[in-house]
Amino acid sequence: MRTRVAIIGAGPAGLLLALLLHRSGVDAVVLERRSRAYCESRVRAGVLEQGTVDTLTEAGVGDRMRAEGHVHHGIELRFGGRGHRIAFEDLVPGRAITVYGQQEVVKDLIAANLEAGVEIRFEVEDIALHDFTGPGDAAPGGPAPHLTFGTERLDCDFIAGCDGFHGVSRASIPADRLRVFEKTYPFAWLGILADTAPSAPELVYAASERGFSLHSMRSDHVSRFYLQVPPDTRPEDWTHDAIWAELKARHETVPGFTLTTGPITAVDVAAMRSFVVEPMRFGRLLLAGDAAHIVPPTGAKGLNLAVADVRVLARALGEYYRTGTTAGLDAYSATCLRRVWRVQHFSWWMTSLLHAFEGTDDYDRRLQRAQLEAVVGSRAQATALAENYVGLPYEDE
Ligand code: RFL
Ligand code: PHB
Repeated sequence: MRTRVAIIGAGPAGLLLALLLHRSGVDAVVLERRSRAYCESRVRAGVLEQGTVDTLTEAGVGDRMRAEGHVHHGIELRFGGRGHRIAFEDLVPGRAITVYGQQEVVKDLIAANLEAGVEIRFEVEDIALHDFTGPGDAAPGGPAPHLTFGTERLDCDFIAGCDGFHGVSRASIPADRLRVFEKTYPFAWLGILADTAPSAPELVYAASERGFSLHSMRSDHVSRFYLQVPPDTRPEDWTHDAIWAELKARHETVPGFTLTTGPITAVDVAAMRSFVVEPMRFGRLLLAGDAAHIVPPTGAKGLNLAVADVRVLARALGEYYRTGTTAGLDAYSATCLRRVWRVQHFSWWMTSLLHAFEGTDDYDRRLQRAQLEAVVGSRAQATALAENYVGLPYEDE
């Protein structure tokens, strides 16, 4: 089997890349370890930046998102017994976020790829990468990369490593050729999906001495919550009653606010980690999305950053096949990393701002409160938060 771009991973990054390449006439094959049903049901992100929405719309997968997603023009920061709205319509006019589940994005992307005739192979085990190291440039004449899986072989010009944090792509690069930057946090998030109407019209980021909690949503009748928990927590450690009690304790801190409870349909635990690998390209292997970088979910940025990488990569590959220039591919890593590090900073900052850090002293707690007060009290600081939250402009805009 032969294709131009072999894409490993059918998450948002791999699927969007395949679709954008198809739209510019570059053929690609997607290889995914899991089943289609598994990929379509994995509950993860929920907040799409304006640029992500625009990119998905341009790729032709905007219809259901526009019909079923909810556009939000603000978020609430809740602390010290008060709620403070960060008003996007005032601070960053014309920019907003859309609340639409990642698994819905994945469903839309899978359907659009298949409809366009893009080959997606699910349940492909034991992929190995070969001969991708090359001379470091994309010029013809280098060794030909290929993938093997089972008894099959896929020859290609480029490999796109879109296989997430635990994938095989990054792990195939010699460790001494990569620089890793990493931070782990002393807590995790317990994620809760409940069949109950949201209790607030917009997302609520609640900081309390009991720990951080987030109230998000998926639709008019499905709510999504997160609780800061110790890092070794397992979902079964929490009864549903205990979850509701803790959510109430962390959210019912402002006058008149009552959290509506209901049946909990899923509970999961997400580790909190910041991670970047440099460079994002090694010969003819290009990493995109979580395969190259991870952010803690506090800023709602992981999926959005994956989309930003893929935009750059699709354009660079499209240019290469149209004109033969390798300029975009040569600049790929540096271009992506500029945004990656800004988003790393924002996600780390939001995490530090809102979580309870065990062992911190009274002085640190007062500093954290001063920072929160400054964000909601200063237009300049609130604008900085809003600009990052709705998404920084792309470099090509
Ligand atoms: P994915 O989604 O992990 O997809 C990678 C795919 O590769 C497959 N794979 C392999 N396939 C073949 N061979 C192998 N050896 C393979 N190894 C892995 C996997 O099965 C999978 O299908 O990475 P991608 O495409 O880079 O997308 C990244 C996003 O999924 C991730 O950044 C976000 O979910 C992060 N995130 C959020 N991002 C946002 O932008 N907004 C949010 O509100 C938000 N909330 C979240 C989040 C992540 C969370 N968790 C669970 C970590 C909330 C949570 C709780
Ligand atoms: C979500 O709805 O899953 C969500 C929203 C905001 C975040 C993280 C996750 O910061």
